[in-house]
Amino acid sequence: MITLLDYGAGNVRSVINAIEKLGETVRIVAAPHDILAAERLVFPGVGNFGSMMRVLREKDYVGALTDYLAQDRPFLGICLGLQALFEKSEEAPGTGGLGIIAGAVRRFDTELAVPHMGWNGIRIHQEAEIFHHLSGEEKFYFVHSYHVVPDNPAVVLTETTYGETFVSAVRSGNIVATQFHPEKSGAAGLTVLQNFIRPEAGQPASIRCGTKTHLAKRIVACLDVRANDAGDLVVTKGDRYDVREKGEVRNLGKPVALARRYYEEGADEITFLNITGFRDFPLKDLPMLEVLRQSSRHVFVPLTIGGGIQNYTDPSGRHHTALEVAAEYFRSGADKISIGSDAVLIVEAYLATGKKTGKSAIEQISSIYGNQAVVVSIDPRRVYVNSPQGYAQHVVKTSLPGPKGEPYCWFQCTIKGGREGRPVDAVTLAKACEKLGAGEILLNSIDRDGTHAGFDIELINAVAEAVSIPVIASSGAGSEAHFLDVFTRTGAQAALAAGIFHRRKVPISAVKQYLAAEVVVRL
Ligand code: 1PR
Repeated sequence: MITLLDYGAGNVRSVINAIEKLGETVRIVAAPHDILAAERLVFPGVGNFGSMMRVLREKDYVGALTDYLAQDRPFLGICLGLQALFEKSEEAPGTGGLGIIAGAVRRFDTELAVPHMGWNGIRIHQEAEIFHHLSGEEKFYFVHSYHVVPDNPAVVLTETTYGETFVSAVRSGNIVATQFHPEKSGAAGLTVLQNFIRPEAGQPASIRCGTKTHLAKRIVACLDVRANDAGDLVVTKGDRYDVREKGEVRNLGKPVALARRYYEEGADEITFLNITGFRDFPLKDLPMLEVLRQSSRHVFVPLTIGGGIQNYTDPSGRHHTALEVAAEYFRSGADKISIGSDAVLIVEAYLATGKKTGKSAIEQISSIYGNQAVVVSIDPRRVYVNSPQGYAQHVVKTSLPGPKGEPYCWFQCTIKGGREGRPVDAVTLAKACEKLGAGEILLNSIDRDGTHAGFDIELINAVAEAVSIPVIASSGAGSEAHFLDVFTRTGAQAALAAGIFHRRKVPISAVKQYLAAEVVVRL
């Protein structure tokens, strides 16, 4: 029996699913004495250091947790569950941590995109049971903007490089804690969890300090989901966002089965977009929640869900906030939520006043669940113009002139699945969303969607150069070479595709093998 400390923020469902997949039962802490009664305790922290410590104090868990740790009993901390062990964090000045390990938590000081998000390696400094049966060359999933800085180097278990080299796991007796998420790190992560759950003698992973690790470029499989005319939830695929062929919604498979297939084929992340979510209230759309619940039982890489994340008044007059909608998705197994249409309206209001209200979906969800949990999905379309003069929008010179030979264009944001164009452009939108608290940009292109003509490099460069958060390039992938193109010619950290994977035109493994000679990928 594993005891799990859930303080109610973010996705702990995937930790439970991973432990259950390994054949162990999970008991969730409901009161402080459950902590002291634990045989083995897992603490997966998510969100913000300050709100985590506040909730731990409100629930009266701090004393029991400190006692448990002081007795050196088996403990696995994950992400914020690692940071909680330290004395303080720059994320919440003035808020004390548990102080079990001397040192502090600091924000990344790097030119690179923050959060550090994706698959990176570890360099193991000491032999540890949790790395048995691993080579030490595996990559693990990280998502964080802060990292621990212990005073005593003897507690360092692993280090990882992201601009600077930081401590990515610590160990002190039976207390082990990792900055990476084993429950989201595929087979390697499940091995780490298995080693914690049932420690047994095994081949230790090799100790390799000193050398640098590298963040991999991510390959994301995207499933556009909607009900077809018969009312069945299907994965569909648009051609420039038109998902109908001969009047029928294209049906390319079942969401849960496809997600599982992509996980097994090596996808680094999976994104579900409920493409009619803008017009239906998603909490009524229980099948989408069920898709997440079922997928997260078998898929141990990050899951993102988008579509319909906005404030909503239901037909009975009851108001639901975007935060409530997001919370339901996180509880069902999502690691990140993606906001599309509402982000455009939020930014328009923000640009009109220049003031943050703290009330928008982006601000509210990121303040509770952390910036890394909030993706903004942009659906831009090119608008060609003859000159950059006289436009408030971000205009770029294009090597692909418009229909009348126009040498410039701007990238118009749309809402409602491309049905309505808005005045704001994609670059301005991305910058504003970063200021409001978004942690990642999913950058689609209506012009390229489903065309297999390659990614829109000009669009991706314009946005990636304007923000410091990670950008996922999306739309247009038609071959392995298109992925190489986007990773070598733009600053995108991830590339997303749908059609070529659904139609088995190019398998995910072939994309990664092709990239491996020139780009760091997780093989
Ligand atoms: O506006 O917050 O309700 O969110 C709706 C979400 O659904 C948005 O993220 C929006 O991008 C998406 N969406 C809405 N309508 C469509 C459509 O296709 N008619 N999907 C749609 C479009 C594009 C990608 C696609 C890539 C890669 N999303 O999801 O997977 O273009 O395709 P490819 O590799 O085949 O070229 P809200």
